[in-house]
Amino acid sequence: MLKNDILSILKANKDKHISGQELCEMLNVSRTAVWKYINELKSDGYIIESKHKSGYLLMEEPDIIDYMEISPYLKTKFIGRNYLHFESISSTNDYAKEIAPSAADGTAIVAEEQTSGRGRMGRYWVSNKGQGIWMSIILKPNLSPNEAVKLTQVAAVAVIETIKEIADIRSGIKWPNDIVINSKKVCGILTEMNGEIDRVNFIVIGIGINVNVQNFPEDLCGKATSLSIETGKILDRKPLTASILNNFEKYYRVFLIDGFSSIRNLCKEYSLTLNKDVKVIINNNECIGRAVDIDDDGNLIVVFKNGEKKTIASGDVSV
Ligand code: BT5
Repeated sequence: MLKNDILSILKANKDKHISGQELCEMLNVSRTAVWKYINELKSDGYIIESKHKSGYLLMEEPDIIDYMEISPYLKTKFIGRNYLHFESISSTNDYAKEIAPSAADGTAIVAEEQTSGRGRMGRYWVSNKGQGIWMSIILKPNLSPNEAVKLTQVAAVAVIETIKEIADIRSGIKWPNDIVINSKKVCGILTEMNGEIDRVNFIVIGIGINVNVQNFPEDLCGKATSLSIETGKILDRKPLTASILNNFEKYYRVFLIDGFSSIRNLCKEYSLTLNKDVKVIINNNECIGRAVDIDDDGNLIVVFKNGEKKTIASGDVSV
């Protein structure tokens, strides 16, 4: 895409002006085309100085996580290579499910803001404009439906590794889908599947990470945090977004090729739930037991006070 090419040249030449003529020659296009794409970039939020005789200089880039901005950091083969970016959307998971039947495996849908971000079981997900990464990944693996739940754990490991790599902080997994720092939730994962009894049609992995959120609604105070609150810095969402996709592809491939065992080991290592007393809701009753293991299917194994051992496949577990 020409607009992309012009942007790449401007990014690579931040110390000097590039003339319209030079751009025309490098890209083999007309002056009018260059002028048109420079104007489009300006309306996308790029501040570009245009100086008579010397040319164009990129002064400032917008804080957006579209493909042009994240692709320099993206190392994947297929995850996020088809990348749809929205200024505002109701929910990236809802949109992903809508387009999934005809979308490519690995398609990522990313929004600056969600107006109806969702958690599990109809719960809400606060997704303020430009302050987080609100993303869904469409997958079309050759798996049986009962294996889909393991992908929540694959995503959790990818997020933990990303937080370590980019923000240099340790986070942990509150089974099955919360990523937590200092006992507060920084990220939630929502895995949804469409399939038949023995076959997955598609899976959507929704990942919401609070990056530069500074204030949460009252009901989340003390329960939610952001990478910015934890590090005391404003983080660049661009390498962070790409790193999630990079790490997700890395661990997804490990899972598809070698099976779940090494992901399971990492989940156990990062788990904040194991070897703790947990409250589990079973048939509307609250039961207290001890989380003793994560099994080969990604389920939590809980031993209750009466010695009974139960396999918890999903639902709410609080430490
Ligand atoms: C989750 O559900 O944690 C899954 C969240 C998934 C969000 C992503 S964003 C991209 C994609 N598109 C969507 O529409 N969703 C996915 P659950 O375990 O049910 O937790 C929901 C609960 O977390 C809420 O009831 C609140 O208590 C709390 N919560 C809501 N927003 C939060 C936030 N931004 N940070 C931390 N906690 C939050």
